[in-house]
Amino acid sequence: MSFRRLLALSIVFSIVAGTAGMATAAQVPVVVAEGPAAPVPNVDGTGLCVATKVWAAPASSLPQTADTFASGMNAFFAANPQSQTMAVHRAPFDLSNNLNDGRTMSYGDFVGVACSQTGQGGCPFVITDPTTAFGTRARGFLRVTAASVGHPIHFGVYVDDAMSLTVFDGAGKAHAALVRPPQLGVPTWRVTNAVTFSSPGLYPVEILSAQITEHAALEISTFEGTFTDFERAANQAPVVNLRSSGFTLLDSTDLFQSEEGSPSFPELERCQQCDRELAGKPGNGGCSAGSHCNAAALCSPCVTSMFCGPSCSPCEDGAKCSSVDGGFRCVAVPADAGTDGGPDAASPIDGGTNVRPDPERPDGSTVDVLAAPAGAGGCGCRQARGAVPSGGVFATIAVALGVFGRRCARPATFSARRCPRRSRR
Ligand SMILES: [Ca+2]
Ligand SMILES: [Ca+2]
Repeated sequence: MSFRRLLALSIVFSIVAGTAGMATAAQVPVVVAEGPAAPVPNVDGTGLCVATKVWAAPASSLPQTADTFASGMNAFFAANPQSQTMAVHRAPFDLSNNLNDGRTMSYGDFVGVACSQTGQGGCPFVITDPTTAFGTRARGFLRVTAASVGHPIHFGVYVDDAMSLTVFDGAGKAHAALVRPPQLGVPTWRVTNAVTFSSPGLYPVEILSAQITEHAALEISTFEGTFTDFERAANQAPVVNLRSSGFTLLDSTDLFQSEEGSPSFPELERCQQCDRELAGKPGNGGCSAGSHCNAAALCSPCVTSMFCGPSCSPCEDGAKCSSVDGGFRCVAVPADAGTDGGPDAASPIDGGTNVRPDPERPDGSTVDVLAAPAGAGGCGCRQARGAVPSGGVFATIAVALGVFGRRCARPATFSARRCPRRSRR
């Protein structure tokens, strides 16, 4: 087939598909009435866990309806899961392959904002060549503070080619916040939809995307205020730039990897997704010893009374999950320890205090985990940071919490909690 004929066919498809796109059912506003999976932690998050996998089958086999997109992409990730990469995305949620072929659809509405040292379009996808089709799956918890409940939060996406955003409540029920399946001839979209939460806390989220060819982009942003939601091809009038409309990118500080607010692993870039069927179930759930498959379907350390120690078993008879000799196990609370025996050693959100036994000092000294020296802030676009000091899992979590408890450089959409405002000099 000649190039000219291909081009003509492409234009016809674009017109037909574009027309169909205008008839696409609008996104249905979501109300999450059930409570969260966990309370709001008193530290900032480190970002979502993003898996990336090459789509080797023909693009025509991608799931192409709103009803099948998320389930189809999840089935794709479940098949031969070893062939995917996973890493924590520790920057604003703006992914791009930074393709500029005279057109810059890959840049989206947020240009020069995230990871600008590596490209104007945004943080690089793991795959940036414009001819490899691939899928991504981002998982974790979204922080919804008290200031953000009871009114619509508008979620906005700029995407090339397709995506979905699912929010889970504390009972594990899935709510389709955004679904934009691939559409022949219309690769680039803006879609917004309103989600109203009834309670503050951490809500599991899952963002799936598919890139077919040429430009690749995935921006997730939010806006709280009056806004008329829409779904349109990116170049279809009226073009509403989300950044200009007041939307701000989801920030890694509002995105967590565990109910406790702590990272999945001592290495802050490292993460592991697990089988959602096993999410929140007792035992290791396919994760390594000492970890379990949590409510966001991510492996995270078993450091609470519900999931404690190498086998991630619940503590019985009021025992607390405590750090002992660099590991965690259930420890009986002495009868004279007071009414509640204090919070779990590694569950700083449980007790509302940040003071913990210092694992580096066996003399009974304590350490304030939020007063640990602050680490380097900033974008953190996948570059490995310095190794976290040794001292066991507890010390690692404590240091990590200390580092991220201090990351308050930019406002976060959902954060009512802020670091104390520094006086200007
Ligand atoms: Ca961008
Ligand atoms: Ca594309």
